[in-house]
Amino acid sequence: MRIDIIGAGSLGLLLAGKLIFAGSRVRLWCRSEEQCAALSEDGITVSYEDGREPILVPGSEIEALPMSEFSRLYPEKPGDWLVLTVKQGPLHKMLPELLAPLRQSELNLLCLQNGWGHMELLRELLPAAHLYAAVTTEGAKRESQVRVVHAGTGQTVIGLWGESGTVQNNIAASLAKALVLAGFPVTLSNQVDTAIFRKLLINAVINPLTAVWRIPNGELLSSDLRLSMMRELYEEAVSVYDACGIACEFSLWDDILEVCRATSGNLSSMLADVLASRETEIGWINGSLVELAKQSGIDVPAHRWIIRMVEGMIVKER
Ligand code: KPL
Repeated sequence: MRIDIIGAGSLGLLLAGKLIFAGSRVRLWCRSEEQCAALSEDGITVSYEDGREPILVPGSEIEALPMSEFSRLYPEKPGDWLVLTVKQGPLHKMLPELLAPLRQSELNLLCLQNGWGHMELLRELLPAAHLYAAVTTEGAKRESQVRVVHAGTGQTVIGLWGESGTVQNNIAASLAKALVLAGFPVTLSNQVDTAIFRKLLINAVINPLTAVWRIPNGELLSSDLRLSMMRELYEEAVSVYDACGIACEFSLWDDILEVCRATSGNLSSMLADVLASRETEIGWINGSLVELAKQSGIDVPAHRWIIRMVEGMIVKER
């Protein structure tokens, strides 16, 4: 089985490094030629925060290619799985052109984005593809173009998008097997939507507040004021889910507190984006809740406000 990973950010590097180390055949598509050259020269290093020996994948074992060549090279030699690890912003900007030659292809695509909105776009771009959505809580921190820290093992839930009851097929099982072998616990689910909405709510509460206050996740629990603002975002989001008929039988408030504890030293992905002056995913996380709220005729003032706060943190040239 060959796996193509589009995006060599923190999650892409982590997956590529550990999958190759465990014996999978992987091609890694990077945004810059400079990163491709660095990967071929230095390989990938995956380190851990708990004192475990780092994993070193030599450059000679890495096939790193520039994304600018994807539309030309991939259709000539397609793989078994395409794994998308780029964030929502670049995904919406780059993928329509990148994936255009694959419009009729029945490829297997696994999407690992936070937030909501990308699966609909991908369905439009790739009507014949087998689309799988995944939700992961694996912690990954990129230290350089070739180095990533595996900051805590999480859980990955994978399910077919928009088709129910058929996820236990051989092709999904073989990808899951490769991921498990590489050290990523995976569950195949026929209810991936539930996992996506759960993660969306967790991200909509934790990410923007940590970005605005510039604090690690665990610090959210350190004062009543912080907790009360989390609670406001949480309650608005639950009212949106109720209004849209999104089943939410899980105790999400406790889950949010538990994620803050379990990842207490981590910087959320949104804070990492703000610190690196990168576009954040606020539009696809809190923005999609505002969108869903509008469709149901309810207002979510705390989410509207936090979106403006986060957007104002990155100054774009006019
Ligand atoms: O998914 C995350 C993120 O940072 O995007 C959490 C769960 C908040 C962990 O940091």
